Amino acid sequence: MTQPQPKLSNATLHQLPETIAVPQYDRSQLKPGIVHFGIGPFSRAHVVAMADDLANKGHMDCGVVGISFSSGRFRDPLAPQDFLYSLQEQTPEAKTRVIGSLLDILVAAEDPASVIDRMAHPDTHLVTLTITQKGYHYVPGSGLQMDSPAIRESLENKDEPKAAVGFIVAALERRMKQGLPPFTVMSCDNINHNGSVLRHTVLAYASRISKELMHWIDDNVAFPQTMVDRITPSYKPENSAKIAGEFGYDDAQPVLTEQPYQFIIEGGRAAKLPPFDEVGAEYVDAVAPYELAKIRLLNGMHMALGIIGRLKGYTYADEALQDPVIRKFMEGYMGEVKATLDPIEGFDYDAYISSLFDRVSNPLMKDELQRLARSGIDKLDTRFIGPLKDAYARDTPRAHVVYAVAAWITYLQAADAQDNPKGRFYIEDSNAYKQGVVDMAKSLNGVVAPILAHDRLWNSLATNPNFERELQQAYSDLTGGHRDPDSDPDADPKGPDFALK
Ligand code: CS2
Repeated sequence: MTQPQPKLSNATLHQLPETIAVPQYDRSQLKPGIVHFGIGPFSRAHVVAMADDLANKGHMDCGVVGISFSSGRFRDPLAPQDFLYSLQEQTPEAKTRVIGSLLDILVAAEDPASVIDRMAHPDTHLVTLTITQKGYHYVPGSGLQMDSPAIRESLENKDEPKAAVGFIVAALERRMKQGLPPFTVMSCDNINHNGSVLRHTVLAYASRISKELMHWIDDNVAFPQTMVDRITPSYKPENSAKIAGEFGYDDAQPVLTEQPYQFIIEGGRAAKLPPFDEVGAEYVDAVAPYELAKIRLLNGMHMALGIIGRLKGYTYADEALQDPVIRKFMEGYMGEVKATLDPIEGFDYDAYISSLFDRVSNPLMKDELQRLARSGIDKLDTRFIGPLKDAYARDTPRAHVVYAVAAWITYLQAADAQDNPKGRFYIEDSNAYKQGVVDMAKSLNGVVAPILAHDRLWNSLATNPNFERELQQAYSDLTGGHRDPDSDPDADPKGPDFALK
């Protein structure tokens, strides 16, 4: 009979193979100084790993308490293993370490008071976020969406907030009243000017509570800007099987990530952050040009590839990029996007683009196109609309980017009628459903004008007649061979036929 494999935990750490690096510090002495919202694999591949590096260097105030908003899907598997998890780089060497800096995970919807208590605790000095665009309830040009249900309900009952901003402000208010110093708040999300957006939303929200609080935050709280880059696929059971097969132990939540890693921070020193620059982060004077290049080139490429790859029936990013038609399309796309960006001294765009093709083609990553295309409605502005606005302003070629927007509309049309994870063509875009955009896309009768009339999607591009004409053309080209999977029960469940000309 085969022995059951040991389960990863404090008690079994010493049994792991020697090739696996384990925490070199006494976890029982690690103080929780960082609260992180959105404790999925992405954050566990960077900010939590950096906290582990800091603890290994003796900074014992960098333990992390993770927050999930609605469910225990990360806490429940991690709690029995004392919140330890493996982090493995997807290279042939498969460098693997166990991260010890995550101390606990709280689920905000279950116990919002504990989350605020943790944030208001004197030990907490930093709050970090990876909550994705939609978590900010922010629309470029119009700011914090006061009519968004999560914001409204948070303001109505500020001890039980629904949005991250509500927790941040509630905890800061308590600290102000108790005479405690504030914590620093650091967004690690792929949003242009993420620190400024976060600051704006926090101040706008606080102004609804009291002017005194708003001014206190304005005067005392630092919101550094960041650019964080590490492609990290979602968890799948194969990750656990891989660790078990290679190393003989059971980890219910290993994080498989790529080797390249970048964490750039503006305002790091002024914010009195833990010394992240000693563990791989770069402190720079201006993060914005890097952030824009990364969001438009890497994240834009991801979104276009996610949509087009799925429409063509592929599952993984590397697989889709092997399709010569898609590869050629993506090369054209990247060339157009590059022309929308200003030169950055010492930065070689062509080398960067070529490294992105290599990274996204890594066959070990098994990065799902579904992940890359998800929440498209929230990403549309930064990934496609921003570059297009600049392409029109500069009058540079843009056919591929327009095509990607047309493909996004086609993607919504191919989606199941309901936002259902078990659906035949699940697109994971709750806001697109809530805002009626899926239905709207499905009801287009060959003409894009009705969707262009949507007031929040296009950030003034909709009134550009060239855009309307070019989008209509791309959409007509694309939908020539369109097959609606809802109307044909025998249709390929992977999606409709899709021809890229
Ligand atoms: C992806 C990112 O889902 C997405 O928007 O493009 O999660 C991407 O993998 C990371 O930003 C890589 O740094």
